[in-house]
Amino acid sequence: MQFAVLTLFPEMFSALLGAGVVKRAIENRYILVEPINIRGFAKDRHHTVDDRPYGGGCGMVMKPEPVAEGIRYARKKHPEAYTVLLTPQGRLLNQKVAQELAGCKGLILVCGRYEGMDERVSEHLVDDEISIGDYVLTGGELAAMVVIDAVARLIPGTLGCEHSAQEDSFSTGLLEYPQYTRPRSFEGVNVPEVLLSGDHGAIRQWRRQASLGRTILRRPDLLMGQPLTTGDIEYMKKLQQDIKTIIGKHSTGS
Ligand code: 6GU
Repeated sequence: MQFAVLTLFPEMFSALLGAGVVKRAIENRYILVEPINIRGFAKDRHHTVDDRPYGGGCGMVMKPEPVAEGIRYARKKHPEAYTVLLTPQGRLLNQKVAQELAGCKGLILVCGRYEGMDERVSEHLVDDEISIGDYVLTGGELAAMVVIDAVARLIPGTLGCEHSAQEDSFSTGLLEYPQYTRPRSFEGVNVPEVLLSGDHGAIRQWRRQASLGRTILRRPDLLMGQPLTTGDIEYMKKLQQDIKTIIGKHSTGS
């Protein structure tokens, strides 16, 4: 997968490209990330990339021409790529969107800065607009890095262990179960006995139930429209019964 990133701050991307899974994925040619400076497409002597907003107001707006030129340049190099503008006005990134993007034949990521981007860019020059959450960043660069990271790890080969991406949180639709490593006892807290038992069936069941319990408590919204097994339902009924018993004891006892 090739990522072309149009940005006014290409140097920001060295943090993502210089370490960890993404660095290794680039070294092993699973992905290629090319930050492209939008300023390089500004035609005037001062390489102007922003201007005052029509209608007044504070802040600056990114001029459409350099961005448009940059997108054309990237499209010529990657004719089949999907062009995405990173903006708080975009649709929210989640694992499903990341999977969708991982299926593209290349991505051109356009990062906005200043108070915003001229609307004609979002309207006519990009295929999609994506936001990484309901908060405001000073620019699209961190969001683009989040997209690259989330998509890169879905490209076969990047994670080393092929199963990791399928089994992790949000691919099973549930939060991840707790993980432990040595020592068996740490600051007085022991690793759950079942994980030391070697009983793979029991371990699988414990993990599934831990995932379910966590998801119910922390992110019940994730369970809506989620395929649940009869075993899952039975476990949840048992939890429900336990909760009822506890509530019952409290209301009769006090
Ligand atoms: Cl994509 N850009 C900016 N500036 N802020 C954001 C965002 C994007 N996603 C969440 N907040």
